[in-house]
Amino acid sequence: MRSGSKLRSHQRQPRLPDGLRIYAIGDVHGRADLLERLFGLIDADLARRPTPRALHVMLGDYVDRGPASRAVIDAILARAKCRELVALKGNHDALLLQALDEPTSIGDWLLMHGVETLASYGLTSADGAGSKLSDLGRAFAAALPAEHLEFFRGLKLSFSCGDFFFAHAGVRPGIDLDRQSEKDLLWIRQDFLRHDGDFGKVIVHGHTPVRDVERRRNRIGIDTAAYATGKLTALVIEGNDLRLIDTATAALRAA
Ligand SMILES: [Mn+2]
Repeated sequence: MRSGSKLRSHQRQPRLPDGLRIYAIGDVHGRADLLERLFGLIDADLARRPTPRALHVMLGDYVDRGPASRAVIDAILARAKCRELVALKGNHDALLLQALDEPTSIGDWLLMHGVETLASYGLTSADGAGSKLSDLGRAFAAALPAEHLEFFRGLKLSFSCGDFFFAHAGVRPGIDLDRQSEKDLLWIRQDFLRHDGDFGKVIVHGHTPVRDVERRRNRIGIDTAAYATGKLTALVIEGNDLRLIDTATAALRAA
């Protein structure tokens, strides 16, 4: 009896509640062009396969590296007006918030490619030149539209639905999913990636770039390094079915 139920639970595939489809979207990093293209592919998917309820779950790291961080936030805000959307916080988004709260800390962010984000908001390092980095931080706070500030402040650390748990970087093994620290959810790497055991749910994450989506029994990594490769990926989950939509494969098909 006991082994029978164990067998059943072992064979049971992770799934979402019926009637819900999730589009989980990996690290955008300033590539508004790819995000708009992916939204278009998702719209086409929704037209082809209607569903009672579709939810976008964005895995964070909207800013830095790529050239158009400001336009990425505009695109997400516009999307949230017509589609149900949950936006999670990435470590780069957290550094941006830290620079706003503590202008002297902006140096940490600049080392992580924050300069591209500042440029997208119309600032250059000349805005802090001849004075202190903290002046650049204050100039950024002044340049950031109120609705963008509200967006960054409203980012969530994780999202859980059915047998799936979504977070930017991953989770720390051995700690309940509802007791994870912000630091681990946004920054963790090898302690999470190397763990073979069960986390309680399948963790859908970005943060660590992979050439192709990394699908393991206990986690799915979907950061396909869009800013460098041109491949921005959405993982589509419906029931126990998993599909992928990405900007590079779609471009190949169109060529
Ligand atoms: Mn990251």
